[in-house]
Amino acid sequence: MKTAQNVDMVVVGAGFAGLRALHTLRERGLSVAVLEAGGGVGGVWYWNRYPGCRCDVESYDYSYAFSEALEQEWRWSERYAAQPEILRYAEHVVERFDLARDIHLHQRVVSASHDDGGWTVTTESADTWRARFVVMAVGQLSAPKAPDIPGLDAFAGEMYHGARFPHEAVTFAGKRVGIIGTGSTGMQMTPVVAEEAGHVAVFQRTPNFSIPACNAPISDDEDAAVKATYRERRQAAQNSPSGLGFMPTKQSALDATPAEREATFERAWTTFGFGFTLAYYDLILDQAANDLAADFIRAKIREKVEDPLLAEKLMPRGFPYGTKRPSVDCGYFEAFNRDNVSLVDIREHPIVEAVPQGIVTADSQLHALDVIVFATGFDVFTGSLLAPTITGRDGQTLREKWSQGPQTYLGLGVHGFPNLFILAGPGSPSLLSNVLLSIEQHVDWLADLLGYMHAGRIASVEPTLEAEREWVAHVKARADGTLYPKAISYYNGDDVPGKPRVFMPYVGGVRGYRRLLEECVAGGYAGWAMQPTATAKAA
Ligand code: N01
Repeated sequence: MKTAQNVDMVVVGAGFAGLRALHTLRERGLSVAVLEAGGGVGGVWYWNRYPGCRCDVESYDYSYAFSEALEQEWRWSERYAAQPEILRYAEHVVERFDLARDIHLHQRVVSASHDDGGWTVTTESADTWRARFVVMAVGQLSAPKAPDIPGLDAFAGEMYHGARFPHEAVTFAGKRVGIIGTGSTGMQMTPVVAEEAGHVAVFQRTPNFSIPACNAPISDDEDAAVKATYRERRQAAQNSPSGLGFMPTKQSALDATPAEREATFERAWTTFGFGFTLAYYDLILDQAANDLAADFIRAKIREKVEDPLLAEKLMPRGFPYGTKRPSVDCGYFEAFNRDNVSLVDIREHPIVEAVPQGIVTADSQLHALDVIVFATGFDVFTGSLLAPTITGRDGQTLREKWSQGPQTYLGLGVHGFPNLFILAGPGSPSLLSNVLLSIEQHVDWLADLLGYMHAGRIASVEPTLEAEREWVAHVKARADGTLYPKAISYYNGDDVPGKPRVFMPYVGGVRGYRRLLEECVAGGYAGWAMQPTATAKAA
């Protein structure tokens, strides 16, 4: 058996959350080991290398705010950076802040067990770490899923998953490519693959809403203008509901005249991207208001797609706009005007099986393919948190504890799992926000908590059961006041059969959530039970 390495804290994951945690908590004097399953840093930006992969939060906002020098010196090339550029940024941060010495690559964590002395964390290669604290920085979109299509093993062509794309270039030239899935990944990939492929067949089960990215290169003048007022931009982001800097229009969409509404939607369409939901404050609260936005977007799809029947098939219906994660695309609908792109409606004719030549659908059609790309998403929010066996006090596992859905206090801690913290996971704004901002909010809060524990000679901390129950009820009550529960979506746990149907992120917005974190601190870390150290007990 290998000797355990001792540190104050193990951070699981070297994505944006893990890197920020390492930098900040190491600066506060802790010894930290970051354990990363991949062969490099960057998390989702390391794994998701599919053609067209880019961020749908603007580059200036999807970047760390903790270092003014970093934000002034890093030069983003596009309004929405593509995956290679974001990965370079993560690697730059590692180098600039000398993080690599505490990052252990190819170390997939398989278990974390608590005992009276702290945590034992074990990896696939049987390396172990002993630590007082464990921070789960595993991301929300890190456990990919591929459909269980009968006969896939017999398929004679190439197969890829968007979230596990090869590091070497994949060539589609002249090939018949089938893309399965029309979430953000499928929508981003389709127009780019279509540029090169012989033919692209898009297998669509549920049409989704998408807002155009209106991506563009950033000029030197624009860059200088943003950097001159970057602090104000950060503050606006922190004080906005989704961390994107937009405030919703205070007026109801229902109170605006048709002309006013058209103008507001049009402005949001070309400038807000993912923030289109905030064009009016009630789009996610009121079905009638939402219908107006959904009609506007469907009319846009009708304008973009030349074939009216095809446009109909591409139009999302039956769920409110925004309640199933909308995409931000660069020419997805327009791609269907190309001769080499076709739609396979697998809601109408589901996939039956794969055969050596391609995919057969229920109408007995063989869709001949050289390449299948799965853009079928992830076991979102809980997949990556429950992949390792995490065992808390009294031998209870996190999987057992969460059998009816995630139970957390503030999304940050779990009763029965002392000194274990989750960054930007379920029960916090997470994927409903600019997740980078939410990550930094969590790390800063955690750093202050650890300072408080040090000053107060506190050995361990965990949420009280009562605080956790109240928080879980609050997260549900807030979601129930919106249209979110109406959609079949990963927000509700509908992404994996058998997963409990629970709305997982916190809809209260990053600003509202921050106030709750501040109240918790002002109340002496209300809701957290603290155990003194042995010396503090003896004193
Ligand atoms: O995954 P998804 P994604 N047979 O779950 C379909 C972020 N992201 O990888 O809707 C056939 O959204 C499924 O159909 P249905 C972003 O947060 C960000 O695209 O379940 N089809 C759906 O169409 C995003 O929301 C960026 O009926 C199957 C698709 O696959 C999240 O990642 C870029 C199927 C899955 O869509 C996930 O996006 C990319 C099956 N068995 C992603 N199973 C940025 O720009 C699933 N589908 C930052």
